[in-house]
This record gives sequence, structure tokens and C-alpha cells, in this order.
Amino acid sequence: MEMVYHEEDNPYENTHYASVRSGESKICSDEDRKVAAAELGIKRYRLAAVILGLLCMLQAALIIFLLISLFSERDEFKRTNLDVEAGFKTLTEERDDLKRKLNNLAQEGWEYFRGSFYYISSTRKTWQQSRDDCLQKGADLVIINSKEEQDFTRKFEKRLWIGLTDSKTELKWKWVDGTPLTKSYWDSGEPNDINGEDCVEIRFFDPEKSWNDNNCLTELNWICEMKVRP
Ligand SMILES: [Ca+2]
Ligand SMILES: [Ca+2]
Ligand SMILES: [Ca+2]
Repeated sequence: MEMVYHEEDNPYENTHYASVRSGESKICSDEDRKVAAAELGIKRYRLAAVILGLLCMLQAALIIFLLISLFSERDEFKRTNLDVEAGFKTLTEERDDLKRKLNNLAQEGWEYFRGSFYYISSTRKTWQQSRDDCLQKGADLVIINSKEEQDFTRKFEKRLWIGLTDSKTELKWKWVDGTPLTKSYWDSGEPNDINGEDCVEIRFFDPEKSWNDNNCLTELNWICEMKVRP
């Protein structure tokens, strides 16, 4: 009778085979772990490299942004500085120009009082000729806006044409800038329009109420006013 041999029939052989298989399996498992660990290490390295790369790019972008901002601010500062310098130069030129004008005005006999310069003529002319002279000087016959200005016009103790007239409509007194008369300083009995008096003079010097309407063709001294501030 033929004997059929099976491996499992040999316990020693089976045990040995299992042991070998087990050993191989253990070796494979260690190697797999090593390979897996190595792959994991490579992956981590790559990840770290990518993160580092991103950080480098971020840093570079940040540096570029800061540089652009810095250059923009520098350019803005330069522009502002140039504007300030130009403004300062203009102000200095205006100041020097104003000084020259003030010196010229003082030399020509203009007197400053509360925001205006005043010129008292040394000759006598009609009201219109007087006004024309003021206009030629860049001024106009005086407009009296306050008691102080009224007192100022009296201190020269001269009969002076002022910028007030009713030549367009009788008794509708208007200043040379077109504004109507509101506060007046007429002498007693004035205005009386004797023979058609339509222009106003400072007639008296002591009383505050010193105005008189006079014939516009009368030749008198006059007072110009040039406003330098409102
Ligand atoms: Ca005035
Ligand atoms: Ca009149
Ligand atoms: Ca009169």
C-alpha cells in the first residue's frame, strides 16, 4: 500500500516551517516599517521644505510690500516737502511784496487805521475828480463804517469829500460801493440840498455830527480809503 506523505503529518517539519515563516515575516515587517519610516521622513522633509519655501515667499512678499510702502511714503514726503517749500517761498514773496507796498504807501502819505489805509489830498478838486484820483490809486473815496472811522476823518481838520452821494436819486444816499446809508453824522439842518447839493463833505471838525451836502462841482480836498482787510 502506497504511503501518502503530507507535510502536516510531520510535526517537526511543520514547526520548523512555521518558525522560518515567522522569521521571514518578522524580517519583512521590520523592513516595511523602516521603509515606511523612511517614506514618512521624506514626506515630512518635503512638507517642511514646502512650508519653508512658502515662508520664504511670504517673507519676500512682505519685504517687497514694505519697500514699496517705504518708497511711496518717501515720494509722498518729498512731494509734501516740495509743496511746503513752494508755499513758504510764495508766502515770503507775498510778505516782501506787501512790505514794499506798505513802504510805498507810507512814502506816498497814506496813513493806516483799523484795517485800511487813508490818503488825504494836498490839492482840491470836484467830487468826481476826487473820486477818480482815488480809483487811480487803487482805492475809493472813504466809506464811513463806524464812529471810530468818523472820528478819524475829523482829526485832519480839513474839509474833505467823502464817498457818499444822492446824485442818482434825491435823498437816497448811497456810498460809492453801492450800499445805502444806514448810520449818518449830518450837521444840524443838513442835508438841505441848497441849489442841488448831492455830494457829501466833512464840513466841521469838532462836533461828531460833521457832514454837509455840498455842490458836487465845489473844489475841496478829499480822503481816499484802501481796505487791506475786511
Ligand atoms: Ca471804511
Ligand atoms: Ca441832494
Ligand atoms: Ca448842505
